[in-house]
Formats: sequence, structure tokens, C-alpha cells
Amino acid sequence: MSDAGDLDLNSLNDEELVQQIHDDLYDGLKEEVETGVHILLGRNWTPYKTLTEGLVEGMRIVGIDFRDGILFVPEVLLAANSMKAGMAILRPLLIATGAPRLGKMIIGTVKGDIHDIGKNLVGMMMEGAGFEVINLGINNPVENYLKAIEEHEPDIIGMSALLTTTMPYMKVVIDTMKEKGIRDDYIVLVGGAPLNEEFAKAVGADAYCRDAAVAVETAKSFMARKHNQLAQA
Ligand code: B1M
Repeated sequence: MSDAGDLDLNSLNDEELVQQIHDDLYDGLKEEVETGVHILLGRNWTPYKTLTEGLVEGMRIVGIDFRDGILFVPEVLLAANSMKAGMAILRPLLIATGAPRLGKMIIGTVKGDIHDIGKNLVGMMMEGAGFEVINLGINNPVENYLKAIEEHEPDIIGMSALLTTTMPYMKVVIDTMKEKGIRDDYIVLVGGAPLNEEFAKAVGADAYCRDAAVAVETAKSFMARKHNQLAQA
């Protein structure tokens, strides 16, 4: 997007620096992103402002261009790695300053399926958007989801499947939650290339997420609804 070259990030004013961090994220320049984050913190930016205006906004742009087919997986993985590097600097500071979390999500690829690139991207984007994410990895039987629900008390259960042979397993997880009487206590989001909205409805999920950007927007909107319901209760 831009030529970072030998640019001295210290010489930029705040607005230019934030723009440069967006560009460096887009270009997957991990060290430049780390430097940019350190400079903003050194200028007394709060970790939360640095996260939202520097990293999250930059990753939002990456997410849009990924969705629109302008960026591809290798570039997005580089951007995601740069994002993670910036997050790693901010994470302890955010915890220390008690920045608001949007909610907690567990996410895993279902039993029989070892595809994890998309699921990991969703997890990273959710983290970047301010969610706490517990990544259950791949090949998860229903027991893993139930154990993680008990252990982490998440707001959102995310499931990923890339194979037509494994996507029906999502129904096994949701039906088991129904049997245990806990289905309605959680927001269930599903995603993966072979899925669609009709499938998500048929298995009893709350929503199908076409990509990571949609997953973030969907999660935010369900969390807003949940908070409204709690406020009215
Ligand atoms: Co596999 N594979 N693969 N594969 N593989 C597919 C899925 C396939 C479509 C390729 C093809 O034949 N054209 C095909 C499935 C056919 C079908 O079921 N109809 C297939 C097959 C057949 C197989 C094997 C059976 C091959 C074999 O062994 N004979 C085998 C199965 C292994 C198993 O799981 N048990 C297999 C293995 C593999 C690799 C290990 C080699 C590798 C996986 C590596 C890894 O993930 N670490 C692999 C890969 C890379 C692919 C393709 C080429 C790419 C998948 C990918 O990472 N896409 C894939 C072809 C394709 O999809 N075009 C293919 C990029 C990723 C960013 O997108 O995962 O869709 P995606 O995630 C998106 C959205 O879907 C969404 O957001 C993500 C980011 O925007 N999303 C979610 C995903 N999960 C979400 C969860 C959410 C929300 C959104 O929760 C809320």
C-alpha cells in the first residue's frame, strides 16, 4: 500500500503515524507495526486508544480488502501476524488498565476436520476487535466444546468446518447443547467455505459468518443485543 522504506516513524505526527501503522499492517511489516505501537505509547496514548485507532482500524481495512478479493491469504496471514505482534505489546497493558472487552468467544474446528487457517484468522480478527478468544484448535468432538463452555463461560461459541463431510457435526454440538438445556445461554456462530445461511439456520445456529470481517460484525451486533436484553431484564 505504501513504501515504508527508511521512513523515520518518530518524525510523523500522531495522525500520520496512525495512518502509517495502518499501511504497515496492510503490508505485513511486523517490526514497523511494533515500533509504531511503542511510539504511540511513548506519546502517552492509552493502550486502548492505540489498539482501536492503530491496530483494529488497520485490520478492519485488511478485512474489507480480503473480503473483496483484493488481498489474499498469504498477505492476510502476514497482516494478522503483525497485528498479533502489536497486540502482544498491548495485551498486558490492556489487562492492567482494564480496557473494556466486548465479550468472550471459544472457537474451534469441528471433529474430523483439520483445516484451521480460516478459523485462526477469525480468532485473530475477533481478538483485534476487542474480544477475548479461546482457540480450541482442530478436530474438536462435542466434549471439547462442552468442557470449554464450562471452563471459560464464553458469550459466543464459534465453529468452523471446511468439508461437506464435517459440517453436519455442527448440528451434533448444537443438539447436545439443547439436550443439556444450555443452547439459549450462548450465541452460536458458524463459518467455513461450504456453509451458507440456510445451513446455519437448519442446524440451529444463530448466524452464518461468510468471513472474518462478517464474524466480527455479527459478534458485535449479537453482543449489543445481549447487553440490551440484560439492561431491560
Ligand atoms: Co483441504 N479441502 N482437504 N486441505 N483445503 C478444501 C476445503 C477443499 C474445498 C479443496 C477442494 O477439493 N477443492 C476440499 C473439500 C471438499 C468438500 O468437502 N466439498 C478439501 C479436501 C477434500 C481435503 C482433504 C479431504 C484432502 C485429502 O486428504 N484427500 C483433506 C481433509 C483433511 C481433514 O480435514 N480431515 C484436506 C486437507 C487439507 C490440508 C491439510 C492440505 C490444508 C489445510 C491446512 C490448514 O488449514 N492448516 C487444506 C487446504 C489449505 C484447503 C484449501 C485449499 C484452502 C482452505 C483455506 O485455508 N482457505 C481448501 C480449498 C478452498 O477452500 N478453496 C480445501 C483460506 C481460509 C482463509 O478460508 O477456511 O474458508 P476459509 O475461512 C474463511 C471463511 O470460511 C470464514 O472466515 C474465514 C476467513 O475469512 N470462516 C469462519 C471459517 N471458519 C469460520 C468460523 C467462524 C466464522 C467464519 O466461526 C464463527
